[in-house]
Amino acid sequence: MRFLLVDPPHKIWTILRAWTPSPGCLQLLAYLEREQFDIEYMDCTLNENPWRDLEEKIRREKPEVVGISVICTAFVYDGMNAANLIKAANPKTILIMGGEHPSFMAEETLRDCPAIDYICVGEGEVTLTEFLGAIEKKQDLSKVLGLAHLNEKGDFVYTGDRPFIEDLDILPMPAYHLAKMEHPFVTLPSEGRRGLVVNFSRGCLWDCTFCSESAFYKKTWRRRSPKLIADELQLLKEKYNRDIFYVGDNTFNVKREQGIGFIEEMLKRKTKQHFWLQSRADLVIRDEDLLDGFREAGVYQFMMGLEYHSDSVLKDIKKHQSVEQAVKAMELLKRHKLMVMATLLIGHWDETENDRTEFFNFFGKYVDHFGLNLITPLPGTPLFYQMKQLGRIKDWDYRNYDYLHAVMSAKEVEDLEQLNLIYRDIMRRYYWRPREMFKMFSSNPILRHHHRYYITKVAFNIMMHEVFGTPIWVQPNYQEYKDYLVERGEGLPKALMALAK
Ligand code: B12
Ligand code: SF4
Repeated sequence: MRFLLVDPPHKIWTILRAWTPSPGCLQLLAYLEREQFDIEYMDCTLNENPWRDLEEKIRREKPEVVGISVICTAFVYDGMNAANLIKAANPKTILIMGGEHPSFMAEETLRDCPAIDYICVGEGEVTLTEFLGAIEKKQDLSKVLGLAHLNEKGDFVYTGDRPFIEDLDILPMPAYHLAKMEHPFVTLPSEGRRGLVVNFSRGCLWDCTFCSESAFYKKTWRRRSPKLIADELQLLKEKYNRDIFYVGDNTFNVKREQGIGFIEEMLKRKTKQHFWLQSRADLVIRDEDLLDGFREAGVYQFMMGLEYHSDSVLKDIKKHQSVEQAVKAMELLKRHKLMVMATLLIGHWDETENDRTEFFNFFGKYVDHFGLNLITPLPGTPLFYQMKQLGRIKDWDYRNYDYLHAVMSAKEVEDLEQLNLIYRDIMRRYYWRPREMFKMFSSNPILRHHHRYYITKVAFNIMMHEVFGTPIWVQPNYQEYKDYLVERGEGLPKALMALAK
Protein backbone atom coordinates (compact mmCIF):
# COMPACT_ATOMS: atom_id res chain seq x y z
CA MET A 1 0.00 0.00 0.00
CA ARG A 2 1.41 3.38 -1.00
CA PHE A 3 1.23 6.49 1.12
CA LEU A 4 1.92 9.94 -0.23
CA LEU A 5 2.46 12.83 2.17
CA VAL A 6 1.66 16.17 0.58
CA ASP A 7 2.67 19.64 1.67
CA PRO A 8 0.04 21.42 -0.44
CA PRO A 9 0.81 24.41 -2.67
CA HIS A 10 0.87 27.41 -0.34
CA LYS A 11 2.69 30.67 0.05
CA ILE A 12 6.05 30.32 1.68
CA TRP A 13 7.30 32.64 4.41
CA THR A 14 6.64 35.76 2.38
CA ILE A 15 8.00 38.15 4.96
CA LEU A 16 11.49 36.63 4.87
CA ARG A 17 11.20 34.88 1.52
CA ALA A 18 12.30 31.67 3.21
CA TRP A 19 11.68 28.25 1.74
CA THR A 20 12.08 25.21 3.93
CA PRO A 21 10.68 21.71 4.03
CA SER A 22 8.25 21.32 6.93
CA PRO A 23 10.15 19.75 9.86
CA GLY A 24 6.92 18.08 10.98
CA CYS A 25 6.51 16.34 7.60
CA LEU A 26 10.10 15.13 7.60
CA GLN A 27 9.64 13.75 11.10
CA LEU A 28 6.46 11.92 10.12
CA LEU A 29 8.12 10.44 7.04
CA ALA A 30 11.13 9.22 9.00
CA TYR A 31 8.87 7.48 11.49
CA LEU A 32 6.81 5.78 8.78
CA GLU A 33 9.93 4.77 6.93
CA ARG A 34 11.28 3.07 10.04
CA GLU A 35 7.95 1.23 10.32
CA GLN A 36 8.60 0.08 6.75
CA PHE A 37 5.68 1.71 5.01
CA ASP A 38 5.89 2.44 1.30
CA ILE A 39 6.02 6.23 1.45
CA GLU A 40 6.65 9.27 -0.69
CA TYR A 41 6.76 13.00 -0.08
CA MET A 42 5.60 15.79 -2.32
CA ASP A 43 6.42 19.32 -1.20
CA CYS A 44 4.27 21.18 -3.71
CA THR A 45 5.75 24.55 -2.75
CA LEU A 46 8.78 23.57 -4.83
CA ASN A 47 6.99 22.45 -7.97
CA GLU A 48 7.02 24.65 -11.00
CA ASN A 49 3.33 23.90 -11.62
CA PRO A 50 2.22 22.87 -8.16
CA TRP A 51 -1.46 22.06 -8.77
CA ARG A 52 -0.95 20.46 -12.15
CA ASP A 53 1.95 18.34 -10.90
CA LEU A 54 -0.08 17.18 -7.92
CA GLU A 55 -3.07 16.26 -10.04
CA GLU A 56 -0.95 14.41 -12.60
CA LYS A 57 0.89 12.52 -9.92
CA ILE A 58 -2.36 11.31 -8.37
CA ARG A 59 -3.79 10.26 -11.75
CA ARG A 60 -0.58 8.51 -12.73
CA GLU A 61 0.42 6.80 -9.50
CA LYS A 62 -2.85 6.44 -7.61
CA PRO A 63 -1.45 6.16 -4.06
CA GLU A 64 -4.06 4.42 -1.88
CA VAL A 65 -3.69 6.88 1.00
CA VAL A 66 -2.70 10.52 0.81
CA GLY A 67 -1.89 12.67 3.84
CA ILE A 68 -2.12 16.44 3.67
CA SER A 69 -0.23 18.58 6.13
CA VAL A 70 -1.59 21.95 7.23
CA ILE A 71 0.68 23.54 9.77
CA CYS A 72 -0.66 27.10 9.62
CA THR A 73 -4.24 28.25 9.83
CA ALA A 74 -3.44 30.47 6.84
CA PHE A 75 -2.82 27.34 4.73
CA VAL A 76 -6.03 25.46 5.53
CA TYR A 77 -7.84 26.36 2.30
CA ASP A 78 -4.78 25.28 0.33
CA GLY A 79 -5.05 21.93 2.11
CA MET A 80 -8.76 21.70 1.35
CA ASN A 81 -8.22 22.60 -2.30
CA ALA A 82 -5.56 19.91 -2.54
CA ALA A 83 -8.01 17.43 -1.00
CA ASN A 84 -10.68 18.33 -3.57
CA LEU A 85 -8.23 18.07 -6.42
CA ILE A 86 -6.91 14.69 -5.26
CA LYS A 87 -10.39 13.26 -4.70
CA ALA A 88 -11.47 14.43 -8.16
CA ALA A 89 -8.36 12.92 -9.76
CA ASN A 90 -8.86 9.60 -7.99
CA PRO A 91 -12.07 9.21 -5.97
CA LYS A 92 -10.75 6.00 -4.39
CA THR A 93 -7.99 7.81 -2.52
CA ILE A 94 -8.30 7.72 1.26
CA LEU A 95 -7.47 11.19 2.49
CA ILE A 96 -6.17 12.14 5.91
CA MET A 97 -5.25 15.64 6.99
CA GLY A 98 -3.11 16.65 9.97
CA GLY A 99 -1.59 19.70 11.60
CA GLU A 100 -2.49 22.27 14.21
CA HIS A 101 -5.43 23.95 12.56
CA PRO A 102 -7.34 20.84 11.44
CA SER A 103 -6.70 19.33 14.87
CA PHE A 104 -8.34 22.24 16.63
CA MET A 105 -11.11 22.66 14.08
CA ALA A 106 -11.60 19.03 13.10
CA GLU A 107 -15.37 19.07 12.77
CA GLU A 108 -15.49 22.39 10.94
CA THR A 109 -12.75 21.26 8.53
CA LEU A 110 -14.46 17.94 7.77
CA ARG A 111 -17.78 19.67 7.15
CA ASP A 112 -16.21 22.37 5.00
CA CYS A 113 -14.37 19.85 2.89
CA PRO A 114 -16.12 16.49 2.45
CA ALA A 115 -13.20 15.25 0.34
CA ILE A 116 -11.22 14.79 3.57
CA ASP A 117 -11.96 11.37 5.04
CA TYR A 118 -10.07 11.63 8.31
CA ILE A 119 -8.29 14.15 10.44
CA CYS A 120 -5.37 13.25 12.65
CA VAL A 121 -5.87 15.26 15.82
CA GLY A 122 -2.60 16.09 17.56
CA GLU A 123 0.83 14.57 17.13
CA GLY A 124 1.00 12.44 14.01
CA GLU A 125 3.69 9.78 14.18
CA VAL A 126 1.92 7.03 16.12
CA THR A 127 -1.61 7.84 14.93
CA LEU A 128 -0.59 7.75 11.28
CA THR A 129 1.33 4.50 11.76
CA GLU A 130 -1.65 2.83 13.40
CA PHE A 131 -4.03 4.32 10.83
CA LEU A 132 -2.06 3.02 7.85
CA GLY A 133 -1.55 -0.34 9.57
CA ALA A 134 -5.27 -0.68 10.24
CA ILE A 135 -6.15 0.22 6.64
CA GLU A 136 -3.62 -2.24 5.30
CA LYS A 137 -4.97 -5.01 7.49
CA LYS A 138 -8.59 -3.88 7.05
CA GLN A 139 -8.94 -3.43 10.82
CA ASP A 140 -11.36 -1.33 12.80
CA LEU A 141 -10.30 2.32 12.75
CA SER A 142 -12.33 3.18 15.84
CA LYS A 143 -9.50 1.75 17.93
CA VAL A 144 -6.99 4.23 16.52
CA LEU A 145 -6.79 7.12 18.96
CA GLY A 146 -6.52 10.66 17.61
CA LEU A 147 -8.76 10.18 14.58
CA ALA A 148 -11.77 12.30 13.64
CA HIS A 149 -14.24 11.72 10.83
CA LEU A 150 -17.90 12.10 9.87
CA ASN A 151 -19.87 8.84 9.90
CA GLU A 152 -22.46 7.78 7.29
CA LYS A 153 -25.14 9.77 9.09
CA GLY A 154 -22.91 12.82 8.99
CA ASP A 155 -22.22 12.79 12.73
CA PHE A 156 -18.83 13.88 13.95
CA VAL A 157 -16.89 11.00 15.49
CA TYR A 158 -13.67 11.35 17.46
CA THR A 159 -11.78 8.34 18.78
CA GLY A 160 -10.22 10.26 21.69
CA ASP A 161 -6.96 11.98 22.49
CA ARG A 162 -3.72 10.24 21.66
CA PRO A 163 -1.16 10.62 24.47
CA PHE A 164 1.96 12.53 23.47
CA ILE A 165 5.13 10.59 22.70
CA GLU A 166 6.90 10.72 26.05
CA ASP A 167 10.47 10.83 24.86
CA LEU A 168 11.28 12.62 21.59
CA ASP A 169 14.60 10.80 21.48
CA ILE A 170 12.80 7.70 20.26
CA LEU A 171 12.06 9.51 17.00
CA PRO A 172 14.40 8.87 14.09
CA MET A 173 16.36 11.62 12.39
CA PRO A 174 14.01 13.64 10.11
CA ALA A 175 13.92 12.19 6.59
CA TYR A 176 16.05 14.85 4.87
CA HIS A 177 16.85 12.32 2.17
CA LEU A 178 13.22 12.53 1.03
CA ALA A 179 13.24 16.33 0.74
CA LYS A 180 14.59 18.31 -2.18
CA MET A 181 17.51 19.59 -0.16
CA GLU A 182 19.52 20.49 -3.25
CA HIS A 183 16.78 22.66 -4.71
CA PRO A 184 18.18 26.21 -4.94
CA PHE A 185 15.08 27.71 -3.29
CA VAL A 186 15.50 25.70 -0.08
CA THR A 187 17.37 28.17 2.10
CA LEU A 188 17.05 31.22 4.32
CA PRO A 189 18.25 34.69 3.32
CA SER A 190 21.59 34.60 5.05
CA GLU A 191 24.82 36.02 3.79
CA GLY A 192 25.43 33.55 1.04
CA ARG A 193 25.31 30.60 3.42
CA ARG A 194 22.72 27.92 2.94
CA GLY A 195 20.10 27.80 5.66
CA LEU A 196 17.22 25.72 6.92
CA VAL A 197 14.45 25.71 9.52
CA VAL A 198 14.85 22.92 12.06
CA ASN A 199 12.85 21.85 15.08
CA PHE A 200 14.11 20.07 18.18
CA SER A 201 11.34 20.39 20.73
CA ARG A 202 7.58 20.49 21.02
CA GLY A 203 5.40 22.78 23.07
CA CYS A 204 6.01 25.26 25.84
CA LEU A 205 5.27 25.43 29.57
CA TRP A 206 3.61 28.85 29.47
CA ASP A 207 0.08 29.64 28.33
CA CYS A 208 -0.02 32.98 26.53
CA THR A 209 -3.61 33.42 25.39
CA PHE A 210 -2.77 33.86 21.68
CA CYS A 211 -0.37 30.92 21.38
CA SER A 212 -1.47 27.93 19.34
CA GLU A 213 1.62 25.90 20.19
CA SER A 214 0.92 25.94 23.90
CA ALA A 215 -2.70 24.99 23.18
CA PHE A 216 -1.72 22.20 20.75
CA TYR A 217 0.74 20.62 23.15
CA LYS A 218 -1.43 21.34 26.18
CA LYS A 219 1.18 23.38 28.01
CA THR A 220 3.77 20.60 27.94
CA TRP A 221 7.35 20.68 26.70
CA ARG A 222 9.53 17.85 25.40
CA ARG A 223 12.85 18.04 23.65
CA ARG A 224 15.40 16.03 21.74
CA SER A 225 18.57 15.58 23.74
CA PRO A 226 21.52 17.79 22.79
CA LYS A 227 23.53 14.87 21.45
CA LEU A 228 20.83 14.00 18.91
CA ILE A 229 20.42 17.67 18.02
CA ALA A 230 24.14 17.89 17.34
CA ASP A 231 24.05 14.67 15.29
CA GLU A 232 21.32 16.17 13.12
CA LEU A 233 23.17 19.45 12.69
CA GLN A 234 26.35 17.63 11.80
CA LEU A 235 24.53 15.61 9.17
CA LEU A 236 23.05 18.82 7.78
CA LYS A 237 26.53 20.27 7.57
CA GLU A 238 28.32 17.29 6.11
CA LYS A 239 25.70 15.91 3.77
CA TYR A 240 23.59 18.94 2.92
CA ASN A 241 25.99 21.83 3.33
CA ARG A 242 23.75 23.77 5.72
CA ASP A 243 25.39 26.40 7.87
CA ILE A 244 22.72 28.67 9.21
CA PHE A 245 19.48 27.76 10.97
CA TYR A 246 16.30 29.23 12.24
CA VAL A 247 15.59 26.89 15.15
CA GLY A 248 11.79 26.77 15.23
CA ASP A 249 11.53 25.55 18.85
CA ASN A 250 9.17 27.97 20.55
CA THR A 251 11.27 28.21 23.69
CA PHE A 252 14.64 26.60 23.21
CA ASN A 253 15.98 26.75 26.77
CA VAL A 254 12.88 25.95 28.86
CA LYS A 255 15.31 23.93 30.97
CA ARG A 256 18.77 25.31 31.62
CA GLU A 257 20.31 21.89 30.98
CA GLN A 258 19.09 22.02 27.39
CA GLY A 259 21.13 25.16 26.75
CA ILE A 260 24.17 23.79 28.56
CA GLY A 261 24.01 20.51 26.64
CA PHE A 262 23.61 22.31 23.32
CA ILE A 263 26.59 24.57 23.98
CA GLU A 264 28.78 21.66 25.04
CA GLU A 265 27.86 19.55 22.03
CA MET A 266 28.30 22.33 19.47
CA LEU A 267 31.65 23.38 20.92
CA LYS A 268 32.80 19.78 20.78
CA ARG A 269 31.67 19.27 17.17
CA LYS A 270 33.18 22.53 15.87
CA THR A 271 30.81 22.57 12.90
CA LYS A 272 30.94 26.39 12.68
CA GLN A 273 27.21 26.63 12.15
CA HIS A 274 25.03 29.60 13.09
CA PHE A 275 21.75 29.65 14.94
CA TRP A 276 18.82 31.92 15.53
CA LEU A 277 17.08 30.64 18.67
CA GLN A 278 13.78 31.56 20.27
CA SER A 279 13.29 32.09 23.98
CA ARG A 280 11.61 34.17 26.65
CA ALA A 281 13.05 37.25 28.36
CA ASP A 282 12.93 35.63 31.82
CA LEU A 283 14.87 32.60 30.56
CA VAL A 284 17.50 34.76 28.89
CA ILE A 285 17.96 36.52 32.26
CA ARG A 286 18.07 33.21 34.11
CA ASP A 287 20.74 31.93 31.73
CA GLU A 288 22.82 35.10 31.62
CA ASP A 289 25.94 33.12 32.50
CA LEU A 290 25.40 30.94 29.43
CA LEU A 291 25.09 33.74 26.90
CA ASP A 292 28.79 33.83 25.97
CA GLY A 293 28.66 30.06 25.60
CA PHE A 294 25.66 30.31 23.29
CA ARG A 295 27.54 32.84 21.17
CA GLU A 296 30.64 30.69 21.00
CA ALA A 297 28.50 27.71 20.05
CA GLY A 298 27.28 29.67 17.00
CA VAL A 299 24.13 31.40 18.23
CA TYR A 300 23.93 34.85 16.64
CA GLN A 301 20.43 35.92 17.58
CA PHE A 302 17.75 35.34 20.18
CA MET A 303 14.18 35.97 19.18
CA MET A 304 11.95 36.73 22.14
CA GLY A 305 8.21 37.23 22.24
CA LEU A 306 8.30 40.59 23.99
CA GLU A 307 4.91 41.52 22.53
CA TYR A 308 4.22 44.97 24.03
CA HIS A 309 5.63 47.80 26.08
CA SER A 310 2.99 47.82 28.83
CA ASP A 311 2.61 45.49 31.79
CA SER A 312 -1.18 45.66 31.68
CA VAL A 313 -1.28 44.27 28.12
CA LEU A 314 1.32 41.62 29.03
CA LYS A 315 -0.89 40.62 31.94
CA ASP A 316 -3.96 40.55 29.76
CA ILE A 317 -2.37 38.13 27.26
CA LYS A 318 -0.92 36.08 30.15
CA LYS A 319 2.68 36.56 29.11
CA HIS A 320 3.90 36.09 32.70
CA GLN A 321 6.70 38.50 31.95
CA SER A 322 7.28 42.19 32.68
CA VAL A 323 8.50 45.14 30.64
CA GLU A 324 11.40 45.42 33.07
CA GLN A 325 12.42 41.85 32.25
CA ALA A 326 12.16 42.62 28.53
CA VAL A 327 14.53 45.57 28.89
CA LYS A 328 16.96 43.58 30.99
CA ALA A 329 16.99 40.65 28.55
CA MET A 330 17.59 42.95 25.56
CA GLU A 331 20.44 44.70 27.38
CA LEU A 332 22.02 41.41 28.37
CA LEU A 333 21.90 40.05 24.85
CA LYS A 334 23.54 43.22 23.52
CA ARG A 335 26.18 43.09 26.21
CA HIS A 336 27.01 39.54 25.17
CA LYS A 337 27.08 40.49 21.48
CA LEU A 338 23.98 38.58 20.52
CA MET A 339 21.43 40.09 18.18
CA VAL A 340 17.99 40.88 19.55
CA MET A 341 14.93 40.02 17.57
CA ALA A 342 11.63 40.85 19.20
CA THR A 343 8.31 39.50 18.08
CA LEU A 344 5.70 42.10 18.86
CA LEU A 345 1.95 42.35 18.82
CA ILE A 346 -0.14 45.39 18.04
CA GLY A 347 -3.87 45.74 17.53
CA HIS A 348 -4.97 45.16 21.13
CA TRP A 349 -8.56 46.11 21.92
CA ASP A 350 -7.84 49.17 24.10
CA GLU A 351 -4.83 50.37 22.14
CA THR A 352 -4.66 54.08 21.31
CA GLU A 353 -2.61 56.08 18.84
CA ASN A 354 -0.56 57.29 21.77
CA ASP A 355 0.15 53.70 22.86
CA ARG A 356 1.45 52.90 19.41
CA THR A 357 3.78 55.88 19.44
CA GLU A 358 5.15 54.79 22.82
CA PHE A 359 5.42 51.23 21.53
CA PHE A 360 7.39 52.36 18.50
CA ASN A 361 9.74 54.53 20.53
CA PHE A 362 10.29 51.83 23.13
CA PHE A 363 11.15 48.92 20.85
CA GLY A 364 12.72 51.12 18.19
CA LYS A 365 15.43 51.91 20.71
CA TYR A 366 16.56 48.38 21.44
CA VAL A 367 15.92 45.79 18.84
CA ASP A 368 18.06 44.71 15.90
CA HIS A 369 15.22 43.02 14.16
CA PHE A 370 11.62 44.09 14.51
CA GLY A 371 9.15 41.22 14.21
CA LEU A 372 5.94 43.18 14.08
CA ASN A 373 2.67 41.25 14.10
CA LEU A 374 -1.01 42.01 14.36
CA ILE A 375 -2.59 40.12 17.23
CA THR A 376 -4.49 37.19 15.71
CA PRO A 377 -7.05 34.91 17.34
CA LEU A 378 -5.68 31.63 16.00
CA PRO A 379 -8.35 28.93 16.17
CA GLY A 380 -7.79 26.69 19.16
CA THR A 381 -6.27 29.37 21.38
CA PRO A 382 -7.95 30.88 24.45
CA LEU A 383 -7.86 34.25 22.64
CA PHE A 384 -9.91 32.80 19.78
CA TYR A 385 -12.73 31.62 22.03
CA GLN A 386 -12.64 34.82 24.05
CA MET A 387 -12.79 37.07 20.97
CA LYS A 388 -15.39 34.95 19.25
CA GLN A 389 -17.63 35.26 22.26
CA LEU A 390 -17.11 39.02 22.42
CA GLY A 391 -17.94 39.28 18.71
CA ARG A 392 -14.69 41.04 17.90
CA ILE A 393 -13.60 38.74 15.08
CA LYS A 394 -14.56 40.52 11.87
CA ASP A 395 -12.79 38.46 9.23
CA TRP A 396 -13.39 34.72 9.01
CA ASP A 397 -11.23 34.17 5.95
CA TYR A 398 -8.50 31.98 7.44
CA ARG A 399 -6.06 32.99 4.71
CA ASN A 400 -5.66 36.23 6.64
CA TYR A 401 -4.76 34.49 9.92
CA ASP A 402 -1.07 34.99 9.39
CA TYR A 403 -0.28 37.76 11.88
CA LEU A 404 0.16 40.15 8.96
CA HIS A 405 -3.51 40.99 8.47
CA ALA A 406 -5.97 42.38 10.99
CA VAL A 407 -8.91 40.08 11.56
CA MET A 408 -10.21 41.65 14.78
CA SER A 409 -11.27 45.21 15.29
CA ALA A 410 -9.95 47.39 18.10
CA LYS A 411 -12.05 49.74 20.22
CA GLU A 412 -10.79 52.87 18.48
CA VAL A 413 -10.18 51.34 15.05
CA GLU A 414 -13.07 49.29 13.83
CA ASP A 415 -12.04 49.14 10.20
CA LEU A 416 -9.64 46.26 9.58
CA GLU A 417 -8.12 47.94 6.55
CA GLN A 418 -7.27 50.90 8.75
CA LEU A 419 -5.45 48.54 11.14
CA ASN A 420 -3.58 47.04 8.21
CA LEU A 421 -2.49 50.52 7.18
CA ILE A 422 -1.35 51.25 10.72
CA TYR A 423 0.69 48.02 10.69
CA ARG A 424 2.37 48.85 7.40
CA ASP A 425 2.98 52.41 8.48
CA ILE A 426 4.83 51.28 11.62
CA MET A 427 6.88 48.83 9.58
CA ARG A 428 7.78 51.52 7.08
CA ARG A 429 8.66 54.07 9.76
CA TYR A 430 10.82 51.51 11.51
CA TYR A 431 12.83 50.35 8.52
CA TRP A 432 13.32 53.71 6.86
CA ARG A 433 15.00 55.26 9.90
CA PRO A 434 18.67 56.22 9.45
CA ARG A 435 19.49 53.86 12.34
CA GLU A 436 18.23 50.89 10.32
CA MET A 437 19.95 52.15 7.16
CA PHE A 438 23.28 52.24 9.02
CA LYS A 439 22.82 48.58 9.89
CA MET A 440 23.27 47.85 6.18
CA PHE A 441 26.91 48.75 6.77
CA SER A 442 27.29 47.13 10.19
CA SER A 443 30.52 45.31 11.04
CA ASN A 444 28.37 42.34 12.07
CA PRO A 445 28.09 40.41 8.77
CA ILE A 446 24.79 38.72 9.62
CA LEU A 447 23.14 41.95 10.73
CA ARG A 448 24.55 43.74 7.67
CA HIS A 449 23.40 41.09 5.28
CA HIS A 450 20.02 40.77 6.89
CA HIS A 451 19.30 44.47 6.77
CA ARG A 452 20.46 44.78 3.19
CA TYR A 453 18.17 41.97 2.27
CA TYR A 454 15.26 43.21 4.31
CA ILE A 455 15.43 46.86 3.33
CA THR A 456 16.17 46.42 -0.37
CA LYS A 457 13.73 43.59 -0.88
CA VAL A 458 11.02 43.39 1.75
CA ALA A 459 10.65 46.98 3.01
CA PHE A 460 11.06 48.34 -0.53
CA ASN A 461 8.40 45.95 -1.78
CA ILE A 462 5.99 47.10 0.94
CA MET A 463 6.69 50.74 0.12
CA MET A 464 6.07 50.21 -3.60
CA HIS A 465 2.85 48.42 -2.74
CA GLU A 466 1.73 51.32 -0.59
CA VAL A 467 2.67 54.02 -3.06
CA PHE A 468 2.02 52.43 -6.45
CA GLY A 469 -0.11 49.43 -5.58
CA THR A 470 2.43 46.95 -6.96
CA PRO A 471 1.81 43.41 -5.68
CA ILE A 472 3.32 42.14 -2.42
CA TRP A 473 5.98 39.55 -3.19
CA VAL A 474 5.03 35.91 -3.38
CA GLN A 475 7.19 33.06 -4.65
CA PRO A 476 7.17 32.95 -8.47
CA ASN A 477 5.78 29.42 -8.71
CA TYR A 478 2.81 30.19 -6.43
CA GLN A 479 -0.53 29.77 -8.11
CA GLU A 480 -4.00 30.36 -6.71
CA TYR A 481 -6.08 27.21 -7.00
CA LYS A 482 -8.84 29.12 -8.77
CA ASP A 483 -6.35 30.27 -11.40
CA TYR A 484 -5.28 26.70 -11.93
CA LEU A 485 -8.86 25.62 -12.43
CA VAL A 486 -9.39 28.42 -14.93
CA GLU A 487 -6.15 27.49 -16.70
CA ARG A 488 -7.44 23.95 -17.10
CA GLY A 489 -10.35 25.37 -19.08
CA GLU A 490 -13.29 23.46 -20.40
CA GLY A 491 -12.71 20.07 -18.89
CA LEU A 492 -13.26 21.70 -15.52
CA PRO A 493 -15.81 19.91 -13.35
CA LYS A 494 -18.31 22.51 -12.13
CA ALA A 495 -18.47 21.02 -8.65
CA LEU A 496 -14.72 21.40 -8.28
CA MET A 497 -14.78 25.02 -9.36
CA ALA A 498 -17.49 25.75 -6.84
CA LEU A 499 -15.39 24.27 -4.06
CA ALA A 500 -12.31 26.35 -4.83
CA LYS A 501 -11.60 28.71 -1.98
C1 B12 B 1 8.66 25.32 9.87
C2 B12 B 1 7.71 26.45 10.13
C3 B12 B 1 7.37 27.26 9.05
C4 B12 B 1 7.87 27.03 7.64
C5 B12 B 1 6.84 26.17 6.89
C6 B12 B 1 7.47 25.29 5.84
C7 B12 B 1 6.47 24.41 5.18
N1 B12 B 1 6.90 23.83 4.11
O1 B12 B 1 5.35 24.24 5.59
C8 B12 B 1 7.93 28.49 7.13
C9 B12 B 1 9.24 29.09 7.59
C10 B12 B 1 7.76 28.70 5.63
C11 B12 B 1 6.80 29.09 7.98
C12 B12 B 1 6.09 30.18 7.60
C13 B12 B 1 5.06 30.72 8.35
N2 B12 B 1 4.67 30.32 9.58
CO1 B12 B 1 5.49 28.85 10.50
N3 B12 B 1 6.31 27.63 11.65
C14 B12 B 1 7.17 26.69 11.42
C15 B12 B 1 7.58 26.05 12.75
C16 B12 B 1 8.82 26.77 13.22
C17 B12 B 1 7.83 24.59 12.79
C18 B12 B 1 6.68 23.68 12.36
C19 B12 B 1 7.03 22.28 12.73
O2 B12 B 1 7.54 21.56 11.91
N4 B12 B 1 6.80 21.91 13.99
C20 B12 B 1 7.20 20.63 14.53
C21 B12 B 1 6.24 19.51 14.11
C22 B12 B 1 6.61 18.23 14.86
O3 B12 B 1 4.92 19.85 14.45
P1 B12 B 1 3.80 19.98 13.34
O4 B12 B 1 4.29 20.70 12.18
O5 B12 B 1 2.59 20.52 14.02
O6 B12 B 1 3.51 18.47 12.90
C23 B12 B 1 2.97 17.48 13.75
C24 B12 B 1 1.43 17.41 13.82
O7 B12 B 1 0.81 18.65 13.54
C25 B12 B 1 1.04 16.35 12.87
N5 B12 B 1 0.89 16.61 11.44
C26 B12 B 1 1.31 17.65 10.70
N6 B12 B 1 1.02 17.45 9.42
C27 B12 B 1 0.41 16.26 9.31
C28 B12 B 1 -0.10 15.58 8.21
C29 B12 B 1 -0.69 14.33 8.41
C30 B12 B 1 -1.24 13.59 7.25
C31 B12 B 1 -0.80 13.78 9.72
C32 B12 B 1 -1.44 12.49 9.93
C33 B12 B 1 -0.26 14.47 10.81
C34 B12 B 1 0.32 15.70 10.61
O8 B12 B 1 2.12 15.43 13.00
C35 B12 B 1 3.35 16.17 13.09
C36 B12 B 1 4.35 15.36 13.88
O9 B12 B 1 3.85 15.02 15.14
C37 B12 B 1 6.31 26.41 13.62
C38 B12 B 1 6.61 26.59 15.09
C39 B12 B 1 6.69 25.27 15.81
N7 B12 B 1 7.59 25.18 16.72
O10 B12 B 1 5.97 24.34 15.53
C40 B12 B 1 5.80 27.68 12.97
C41 B12 B 1 4.30 27.88 12.85
C42 B12 B 1 3.68 26.63 12.31
N8 B12 B 1 4.23 28.94 11.86
C43 B12 B 1 3.32 29.80 12.09
C44 B12 B 1 3.06 30.94 11.28
C45 B12 B 1 2.02 31.91 11.80
C46 B12 B 1 3.73 31.15 10.07
C47 B12 B 1 3.53 32.34 9.12
C48 B12 B 1 2.08 32.65 8.82
C49 B12 B 1 4.32 33.51 9.70
C50 B12 B 1 4.22 34.80 8.94
N9 B12 B 1 3.61 35.77 9.56
O11 B12 B 1 4.69 34.91 7.84
C51 B12 B 1 4.27 31.88 7.85
C52 B12 B 1 3.34 31.46 6.72
C53 B12 B 1 3.79 32.02 5.44
C54 B12 B 1 2.79 32.74 4.60
N10 B12 B 1 1.58 32.32 4.43
O12 B12 B 1 3.20 33.71 4.06
C55 B12 B 1 2.54 29.44 13.32
C56 B12 B 1 1.21 28.80 12.94
C57 B12 B 1 0.11 29.15 13.87
C58 B12 B 1 -1.20 28.80 13.27
N11 B12 B 1 -1.97 27.98 13.97
O13 B12 B 1 -1.52 29.24 12.20
C59 B12 B 1 3.54 28.49 14.06
C60 B12 B 1 2.89 27.44 14.96
C61 B12 B 1 4.47 29.40 14.88
C62 B12 B 1 3.76 30.21 15.91
N12 B12 B 1 3.59 29.73 17.12
O14 B12 B 1 3.36 31.29 15.64
N13 B12 B 1 6.63 28.39 9.11
S1 SF4 C 1 6.10 31.81 25.82
FE1 SF4 C 1 5.94 31.77 23.58
S2 SF4 C 1 5.70 29.62 23.04
FE2 SF4 C 1 5.32 29.80 25.23
S3 SF4 C 1 3.10 29.99 25.45
FE3 SF4 C 1 3.94 32.07 25.33
S4 SF4 C 1 3.93 32.62 23.16
FE4 SF4 C 1 3.65 30.41 23.30
